[in-house]
Amino acid sequence: MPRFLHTADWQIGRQYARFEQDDGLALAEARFIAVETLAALAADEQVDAVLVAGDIFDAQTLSERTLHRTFQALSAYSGPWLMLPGNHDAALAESVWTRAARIGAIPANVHLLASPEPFILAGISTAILPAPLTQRQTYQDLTAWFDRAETPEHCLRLGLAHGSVTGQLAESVDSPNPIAAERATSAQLDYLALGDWHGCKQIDARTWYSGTPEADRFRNNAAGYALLVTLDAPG
Ligand SMILES: [Mn+2]
Repeated sequence: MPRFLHTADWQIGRQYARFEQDDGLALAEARFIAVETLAALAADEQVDAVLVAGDIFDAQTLSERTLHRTFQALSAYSGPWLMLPGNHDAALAESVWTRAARIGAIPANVHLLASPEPFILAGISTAILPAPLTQRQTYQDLTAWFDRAETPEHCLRLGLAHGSVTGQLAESVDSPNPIAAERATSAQLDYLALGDWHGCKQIDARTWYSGTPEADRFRNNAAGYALLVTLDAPG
């Protein structure tokens, strides 16, 4: 049975201007340690892939040192990391991702899903449908194409998206970027892995936000989680 680790919103490189400098450095370091913990968890649990549902990076302009350090933090898990550009790290023509690629920071087992097309993990008969952000904000539902996406027969269908499920979240969301609440059903998804909401939150039987692995400015909303997802079979 395929198993996945679902995480999101690492926001690496975040500035902590409200804190004393030493405290800010400690908080930044804690983000890397959280990613190392996720990699160790993925290895221990022998998952088939890690899904990172956007906002891996907090900004487009991070230092080369921070980019290298982020990808080095993945090293305990050598399986596939499927990463989605979110609003903070959108796949612009020139982005944090193109810079990371240019300096050779991205390991071969990291797959940036920057195009809205199925990504097939043939070994576990799984199709990943990504909804990457190519700009910081959009008012279109980028998951709409999932409904008509063709995937190989007998493959699991997983969606990966970053934004706000319409009508389900508080007003203080991170970005508009709407996602239809019934998408998992209308697109016949076995699981829809979401990012952007900074707490662990279930939307329906097959749709979840993992939330951030680290505590954040949003209060009382279940930060500090990642989700282990096991799927029996398609449908
Ligand atoms: Mn976001």
